[in-house]
Amino acid sequence: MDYNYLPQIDSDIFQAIKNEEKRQSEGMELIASENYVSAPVLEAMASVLNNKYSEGYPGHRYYGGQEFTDVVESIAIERAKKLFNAEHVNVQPLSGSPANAAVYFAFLKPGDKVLGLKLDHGGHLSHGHPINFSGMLYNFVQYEVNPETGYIDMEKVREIALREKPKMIVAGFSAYSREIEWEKFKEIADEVGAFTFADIAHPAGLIAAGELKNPVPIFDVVTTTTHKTLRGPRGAMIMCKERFAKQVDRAVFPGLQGGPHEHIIAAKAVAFGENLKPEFKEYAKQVIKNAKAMANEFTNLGFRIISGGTDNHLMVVDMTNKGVSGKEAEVILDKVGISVSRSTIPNDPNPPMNPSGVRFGTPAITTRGTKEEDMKKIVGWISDAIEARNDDTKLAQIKNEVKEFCLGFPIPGI
Ligand code: DSN
Repeated sequence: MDYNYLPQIDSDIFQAIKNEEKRQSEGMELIASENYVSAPVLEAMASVLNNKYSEGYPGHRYYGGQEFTDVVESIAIERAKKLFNAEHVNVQPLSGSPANAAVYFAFLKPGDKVLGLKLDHGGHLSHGHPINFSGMLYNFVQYEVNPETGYIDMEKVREIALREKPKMIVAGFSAYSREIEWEKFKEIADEVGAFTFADIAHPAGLIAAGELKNPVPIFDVVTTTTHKTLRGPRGAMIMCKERFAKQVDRAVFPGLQGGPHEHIIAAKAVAFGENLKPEFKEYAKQVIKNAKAMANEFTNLGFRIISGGTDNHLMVVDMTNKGVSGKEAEVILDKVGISVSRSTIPNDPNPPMNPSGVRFGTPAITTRGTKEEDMKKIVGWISDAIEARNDDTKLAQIKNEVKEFCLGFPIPGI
């Protein structure tokens, strides 16, 4: 990206941005929730739409001067509907947790009972963790993955639902590597008369591309962030059945948010336009191929993957048999230019700040153009770095190899 004014006007911030560009270019991004947006998406985010207040929705705003914000937001909505086969879309949520908050606000009263996947089993803070608003305001009962298989145990989910009679069932994850059985969740919810809510923040791009099953036509309401596998700006959206449109829109505005960020909504529209192209389908296929190749190589090198593999873009690897914690592995890999995020494993004996696992994902490295054969090299560096953790010379050598490799795969938008 070219910067025409910032270098002279604010060299401190300009320098930090340039340093971050260099870090991203020379380093390897394996954090499963991160990606690189295209230059057009960046341009839309940096536009004068930032200057505009537009409370309300297209055609029904509370301020004047909305002829172009209405165009932008309507295009974003139409493209999102097409991508996910959705009846109604609200593109205003600022990010994933605010989108989830709006859903709870729209469908529940404080104290209502909800079922959600436990955090250390792959769920998200906003799916009922006691230190999050969701766990404080609502009466969450958590389901888990089967400790033997690492898969969500749908019989157990049914048992819990029949016993607890929740008002809503949440299906979704931030660290679960298997397909979700949306139809089974829906069947169980229907049996107990619960609303169905899917949080597809992680696999949304793979779902939009038709590579994973789509809950949008099945579930009452679905949220997603727009910056992970969807490869758009940081933000989120809510999709729901037409009959819930009013209550969802009211929950977002005026319920929880004020003026929507129309520059970000424009960037969402640009990203959705990209997501509708055949190249994006190819990208999504490759994300999964790369993840499967990465999981195979981890297994070959003696790493234990939760559930034994992956159907999507991520995997959680238990580091216990390698003699390091997830946090130690994260620090070691940072030293060689590989960014990852520590992760809890199911029934983790260690706390979330220093858990036993690491989550790896392929969305970002696939955007750079890597293929299955590259995954062998990448896992080799990870394994070597963990082994050589006390050998600074070896770590420096791996860092150089990683840098040289990464510079061969330019980042779009830089
Ligand atoms: N922070 C996101 C992730 O890394 O999965 C979820 O909110």
